[in-house]
Parts: sequence; structure tokens; C-alpha cells
Amino acid sequence: MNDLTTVVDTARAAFEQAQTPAELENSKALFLGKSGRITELMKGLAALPVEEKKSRGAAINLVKQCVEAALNARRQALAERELQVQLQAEALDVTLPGRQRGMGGLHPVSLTLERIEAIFGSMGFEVAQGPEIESDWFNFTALNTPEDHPARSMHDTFYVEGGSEHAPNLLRTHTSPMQIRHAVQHVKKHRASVEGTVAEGVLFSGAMPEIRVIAPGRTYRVDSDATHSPMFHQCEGLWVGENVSFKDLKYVFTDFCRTFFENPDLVLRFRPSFFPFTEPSAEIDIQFPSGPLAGRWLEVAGSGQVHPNVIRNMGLDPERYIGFAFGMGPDRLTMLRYGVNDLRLFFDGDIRFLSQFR
Ligand code: 2NL
Repeated sequence: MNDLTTVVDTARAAFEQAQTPAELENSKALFLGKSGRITELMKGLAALPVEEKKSRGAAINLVKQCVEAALNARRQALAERELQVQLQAEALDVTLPGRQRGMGGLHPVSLTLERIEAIFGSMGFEVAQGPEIESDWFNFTALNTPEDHPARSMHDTFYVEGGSEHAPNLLRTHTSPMQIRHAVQHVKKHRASVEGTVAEGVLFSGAMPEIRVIAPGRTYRVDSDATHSPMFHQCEGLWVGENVSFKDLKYVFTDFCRTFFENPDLVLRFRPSFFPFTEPSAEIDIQFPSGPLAGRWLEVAGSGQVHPNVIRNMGLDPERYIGFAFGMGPDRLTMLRYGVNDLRLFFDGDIRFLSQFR
């Protein structure tokens, strides 16, 4: 009997050894196969006397059952393990966020332009947009800029092929030309409605609705470092009427800055300056009463009373019409509002930087 118990133990040990179903089937053959241990034991029965045959036969059968039970147990264990391995390999973390289409968002400078448009819009200003390739007339001459002004040099302005007095030949250096275009159209449209035909070369001195417009957009200058980009944004503003004064400029621009920076205690300073297109002219500085920039005067815009020559180039009589204009840099306003210290970050297109402003 001893040899029979050993068979069961040996079989159990062999099955435990098997690490895969294939190995297990090989081990099975050693015990239950055609020339396996148990088959050999069965064959041995033939040589025994009848009485012994019976009891030994029953014992061998019991051994066979034990071995088969051990085999099935191991089969199940291995199958279970295989399933676990497979489940783990195909593991799915249902708590992960789903894959979504990116929402996208506006560029920080576009956010600033939208703010500027909304604030001036609430004060009755229209928004004028137009060509980035301009003529020398609209960009310089109409704005009272003398022929020998340094801004007109190849050194400061990008010129393109061709060009005549009224043909496009340069990348605009400010958006003021768009304001001239807008003003000329405004005057023409009004004159056509009241005069029928518009007399060429005669300045308009009748009554007319006011011109109130801002011109946001891209502008270009030959300049490139940490605070200057060859392409930069500008937003100009223009208010022309019969009674528009410097006081109105101060009120409008102060209101704009306080709304834009969400700070009703912001202080403004109008510092005398010079521009060919305005007289008198002023540089506008702002000062934050608190925060990281507190106490420093920060230049945010140029401004002034529109020069009579520029009023004339709009088709208006400067004896009747007067107004103010200003020009500011939305890139710089964006830097001040968000505390960004390098202008180039806005134009590098790095999504890690840009996505912070959505
Ligand atoms: C600056 C200077 C300024 C203007 C822009 C302007 C436009 C018209 C007529 C007269 Cl149509 N003036 N624009 C006036 C004064 C200053 O900008 O430093 N900008 C960043």
C-alpha cells in the first residue's frame, strides 16, 4: 500500500511543479498516460491472485481518483491564474477622465482686444478693421508725417514691391490709417445723403454725426528684442465732433483704463509729448495704487488733439471739427494685466504658456 500513497504524493508534487496548462498535460501523461505510473500499476494486477486482485484493484482505483482530483484542481488553479494575468494585462482604469476634443481658447492678446472693443463699444465707439498692407498716403502723408520723418525710412518700416501715392506699398506701422479710411467714408456717406453729389476737394463744414471709432489690429515695424516684436498689435481710437475736447480724452481714457484693469483707484498722468498727427500731444502713464507694480509710472498710450491737417485729410473743415485720438499697445496691456515679462512668449505659440489664459 505504501507505494500507492507515494504515487499520489509524487503526482501532486509534479502537478504543483507545472506552471502552464501545457506543462500540466505533460505531467498528467507520466501518471495517467498509456505508459504512466497508474496504467503500469493496473497492468501489474494481471499477475496477482483473484482475492488480492480485488482489494489491490480497488486501492489503485482510489489512487487514480485522487490523482485525477489533484490534476483537476491544478488545472483549475492554472486556468484561474491565466485569467488573472490576462485581466491584469487588459486592465482598464474606468476612473480616468475620458478623452475629449480640446476646447481651445482665445490667445491672451485676443482676449485683451475683445476687452478693449467691449469697453469702448459701451462708450459708443465703432470698430474699424482694414488692410495691413497700406499706402504711403494713408500710413504717413494723411497723418501729417513729413517726408523726412525717421519712421518712413527703410530702417523702420517694411516696404513691399511697387507702390504709388495711393497704391499699397508698406506694412502699416500703426492702425491710424484705418481711422483715416473710416473717417473719409463716414464723411463721404453723410455728404452723399445731404448734398447729393460730393464736391471733390471741398472740405465739409456742415453738421454731421460724430466720428467715434477704434481700430484694433496687427502692425509692423523693423524691431526685434525682448520688448519689441516685428509684428505687434495696436489699437487706436478717434473721436471727432464739433465740441470734443482734451477733457473728453482724459475722461474717456481714464474710464477705459480703470475698467480694463478692474481698478477704480488707478491713477493716470498725461505727460506733454509730440506726434506729427496731434497737437497738443500727450503720453499717457498709469500707476497702480497697490500690487507688484505699485508706485511706478507705466506708459500705456500716446494721445492728443487731432492735428488740423489730419482733420482736413478726413475731408472735414478744421474750423468746425475737432477731436482727439490715441494709440495703445494691446501686447503691453496684456503683459501688465497678467504680469508677463517677455513679449516673445505671446508669439512663440507654446501651448503650455497660451493655455493658461483661457
Ligand atoms: C503711440 C502714439 C498715437 C494717435 C496715435 C491718431 C490717429 C488719427 C489722428 C491722429 Cl486718425 N492721431 N493717432 C495720436 C497720438 C498718439 O499713438 O505711442 N502709440 C502706441
